[in-house]
Amino acid sequence: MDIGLQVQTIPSVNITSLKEAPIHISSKIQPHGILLVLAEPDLKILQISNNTLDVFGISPENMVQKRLEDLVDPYQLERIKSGLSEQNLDFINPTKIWIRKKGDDYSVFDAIFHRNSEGFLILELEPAISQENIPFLSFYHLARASINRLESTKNLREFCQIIVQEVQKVTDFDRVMLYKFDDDGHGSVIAEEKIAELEPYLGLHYPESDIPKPARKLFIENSIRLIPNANFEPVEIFPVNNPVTDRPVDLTKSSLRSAANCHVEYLHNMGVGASLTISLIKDQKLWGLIACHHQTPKYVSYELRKACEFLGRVIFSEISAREETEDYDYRMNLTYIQTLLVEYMSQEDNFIDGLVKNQPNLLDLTSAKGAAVCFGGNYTLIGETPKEEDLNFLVEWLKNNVDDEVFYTDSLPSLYPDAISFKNVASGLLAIPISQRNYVLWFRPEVIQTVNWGGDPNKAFEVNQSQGNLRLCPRKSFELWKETVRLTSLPWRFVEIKAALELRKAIVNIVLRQADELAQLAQDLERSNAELKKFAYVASHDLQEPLNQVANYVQLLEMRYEAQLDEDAKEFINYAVEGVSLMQTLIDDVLAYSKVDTQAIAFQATEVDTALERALSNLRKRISETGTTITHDSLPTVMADGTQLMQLFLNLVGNAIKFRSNEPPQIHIGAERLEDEWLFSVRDNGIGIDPQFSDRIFIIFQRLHTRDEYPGTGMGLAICKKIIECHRGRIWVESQLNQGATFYFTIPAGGRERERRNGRNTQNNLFS
Ligand code: BLA
Repeated sequence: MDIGLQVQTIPSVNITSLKEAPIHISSKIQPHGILLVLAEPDLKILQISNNTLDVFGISPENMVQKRLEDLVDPYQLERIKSGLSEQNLDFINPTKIWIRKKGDDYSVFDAIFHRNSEGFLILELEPAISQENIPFLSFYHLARASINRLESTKNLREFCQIIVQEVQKVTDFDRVMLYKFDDDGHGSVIAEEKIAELEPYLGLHYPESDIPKPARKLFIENSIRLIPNANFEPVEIFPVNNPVTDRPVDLTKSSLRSAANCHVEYLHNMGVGASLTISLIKDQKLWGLIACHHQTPKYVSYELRKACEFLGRVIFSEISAREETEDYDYRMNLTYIQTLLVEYMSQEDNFIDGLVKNQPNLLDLTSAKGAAVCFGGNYTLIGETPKEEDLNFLVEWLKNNVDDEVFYTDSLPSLYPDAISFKNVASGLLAIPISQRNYVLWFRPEVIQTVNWGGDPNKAFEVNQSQGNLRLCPRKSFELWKETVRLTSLPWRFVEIKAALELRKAIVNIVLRQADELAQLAQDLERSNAELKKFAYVASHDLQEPLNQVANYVQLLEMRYEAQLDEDAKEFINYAVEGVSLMQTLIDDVLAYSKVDTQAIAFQATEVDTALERALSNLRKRISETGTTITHDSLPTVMADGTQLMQLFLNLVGNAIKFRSNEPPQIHIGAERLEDEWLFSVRDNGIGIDPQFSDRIFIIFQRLHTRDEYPGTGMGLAICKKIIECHRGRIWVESQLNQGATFYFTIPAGGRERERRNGRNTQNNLFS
């Protein structure tokens, strides 16, 4: 939620630096105690608060550079020194100290020691209300009683209510609240116990700027904060700068540290006379606060504060546990759905089917109303989603703006304004990138909500300028202010985000496995290609030799024993020689077929005209014998392999002559430019082909006629088809029996690379 502020009057101000001014380094304290900055080991007083004259009757100037032993008697000093030898000073806090005022009068203080980040020993003296230390066991009883009540509560709300009741009972503050932070820093009162006269704050939200970042950060280190009198006059520390570091000391862990002006004003505006605040920390993060208000000043002893802190901690660990159990059932259900989805995915050829085809599906994993799987440029949609066109832009935006393994928002339009147009389906987005442009997306519709604020959050504070100083002033009115929140969806819960992340892992694994399988297929294909080549090589060399041997010996037989052979024997020998010769042609054709290699050809700009001329000159003899006339259109230059193109014409024109009718063959070679390819045709006036066979003729070793009718191996058109496929074109025939035939083939105008990009070969690399 974006809560603005009124800064129009002074636009150039750097609000952040005002909002986030450091508060832990201070030269002032609250006046109800005395603060000493000591150097160890001799406990020399480096600095002291400027209120010693009132309390001890000695001025601070007369105390700095003296030692602690000048203030306390040797017996006490011994006790203190032995306590200071401990690493953890909590054991000696608080220590009762008697300090002699002027004359014989003594004052009793609660002495609280800590070492600050700079290594100084800070001693804070607070007035002791009782002269006795409260034994630890009383903490325990306090906590025990509360916990007994808590154990019987049913839900988190009731539980929180008991916490505030117990703290109220122990401290007797007019109002005790449980304040919970949201992810964006704003917070709300989720439980409250108060005296009847006060207006309730329960359910109200407060903007992030009410408790700025430095204040929240401080609460992580120092979990308890008392302002016993909001009308206090701060006391300076003397000297202001530490003589060793030459700057004010770090008071992060001090309890007397003065409060920021802005906050003091805030307390006044709220009508608060005293406040006690206890931090609640979960997983090293500030989860919330127990905030206590009193209308009049109220002092709380160190021990009681510690007891409250202890109570807060013990009870809060129970809250955390409860929060987790409340999530437990839902979490278990999501885990179950996730297991099913992984199983469905592994059963399908395409994992996406596993995510959308069954019950439960993707939607159930995150309680979304719509989902999209964007994979390899395609979208699979389920439920209510934006249109594909909108998704294209959204995915582009995600790609440019999101690096993480998961992205989620309950207000997509505030980050990506174009989303306003589809707010009804996708005001909330949860997205997991699978790989670069591949995503799974879940959507939630807009849900219009009313939020009750403690005062108008758009006027949370003002920037004031007085005597050249800029300062922030908190709002005066905390009256109920209702906000209607639009363009947001129900928030994604942590368990849902976690489930999405788990699914991501599963999908990445499956996609990787499929990529592996593809690589395996490619490898197998390569191997079988290599085997075919090896076979062709063996066929051409090793088979030809014995074949020649057969032919030679049969012919030798005929020559040597001609006289003894009758006509039948001579005919048989002829058949044998013919068979050998046919086998030789077959071997040559298989070799030619296997050489049309799909991989290793470097295409060049090739004049089709030249390729055709070379083919025709090979056919010269048959052309003249058959009285064939050949005409052609003007032919282009294409990206191709010249030899293969020649071989193509050789086969097609050769066939046109071979399958001629009684007429002398007339063959025309046509060329026509289509949008991004050339369409070639070879038209004849031959015997034609029955259309039912027009596919079969391109299959290897398929023949429509007996070898006696028309000689040949039946490999010619299979070779043509392979050549054209290698050029990323298509080949087909159009014909009617006895009406001539036209063979068509295409060659991409931009060569085979361009055609591949245009999408004929759309198998994208999954991880590119
Ligand atoms: C501190 N503001 C706080 C604290 C609370 C709130 C609980 C911590 C208490 C403490 O340090 O004593 C706010 N108190 C609330 C809220 C409720 C409540 C929301 O009871 C609701 C019921 N505060 C402003 C503005 C500034 C600001 C405009 O509103 C200016 C920057 C500052 N708040 C501010 C600072 C502190 C603070 C600096 C830390 C005070 C300190 O420790 O010095």
